[in-house]
Amino acid sequence: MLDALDSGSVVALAGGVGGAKLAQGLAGIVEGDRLTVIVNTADDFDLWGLHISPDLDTVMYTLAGIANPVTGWGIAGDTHHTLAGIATYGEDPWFSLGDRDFATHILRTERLRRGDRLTDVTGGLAGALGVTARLLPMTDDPVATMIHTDGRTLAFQDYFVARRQQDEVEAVSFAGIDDARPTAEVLAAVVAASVIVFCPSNPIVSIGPILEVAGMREAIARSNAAKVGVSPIVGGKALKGPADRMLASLGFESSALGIARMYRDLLDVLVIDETDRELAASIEALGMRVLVTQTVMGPKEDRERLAGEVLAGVRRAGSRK
Ligand code: FO1
Repeated sequence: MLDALDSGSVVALAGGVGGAKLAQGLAGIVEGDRLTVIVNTADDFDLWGLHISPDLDTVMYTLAGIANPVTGWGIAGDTHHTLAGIATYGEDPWFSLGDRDFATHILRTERLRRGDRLTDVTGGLAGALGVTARLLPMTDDPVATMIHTDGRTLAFQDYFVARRQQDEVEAVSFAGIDDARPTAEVLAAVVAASVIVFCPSNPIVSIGPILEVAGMREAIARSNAAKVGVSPIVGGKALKGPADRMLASLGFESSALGIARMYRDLLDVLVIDETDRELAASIEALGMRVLVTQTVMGPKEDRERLAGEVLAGVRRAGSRK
């Protein structure tokens, strides 16, 4: 455990599968009461009367050690009888929900309807699955990522799952973001953090919404924590998902240098892959330190190895403050 090396607390900002992997690595080396994972909820949506929080669930299942190892989302070995039943009634089963996964959505929806906050509902579900790290939604308020493409606007999961990310993204907006507030738990975690880790998640639709919640970017910038990011782009490509094409179509460079430019006002250290070693000098010229290592994560031990290197690297570099 990190305790032997550092007694401070760690906050990780995460979206879906890539973020969940590093969060699991951190959870393996930081004691549960010292690790908070703040998760994007702008992918959340309602389907068949249920409230689905894909990124929260991906992180929760991964930390609980039950995530589907092939997809990275959903539960390992889950069956799909309920989805098949839904299809029998003529509904399009476009979003693949497993039977055990349905249980999560049913209880989340039930608890939200009786007035519980998403923060408390998430804590209850994660605790029941044995997750010891603190899992926090970025806000309890509704926020929805909208993808603007070719003269029309798509809800995020319509773009991502139903249309398989085939559309060129011309703009991204977050409906509800102006009225969304960070929770007291999120703000307290940021203030108390000695390290803030920007997980290798899509900077536009995963980390982007977290930073857009009123006051979050400022709270992170003001925090005395050392801030370290892991580039989700390796060799110009996203490891998973459409981040590379999205960056390019929105006018950003799809490279570790592009990621550094997007986070330049926030990060002290950027961790990049060995493949991108030649970008290190240009990134350091932006005013942050660079740690070069193997960032493509395999199984749990590998995630812990990267998490350990990230925390050791940021401790060496320290905060700019
Ligand atoms: N992603 C897919 O590409 N296809 C699916 O059918 C799908 C179902 C799904 C169910 C539950 C869940 O928690 C996540 C699921 N995802 C699926 C992943 C999800 O759409 C994306 O990972 C995120 O929204 C982007 O981070």
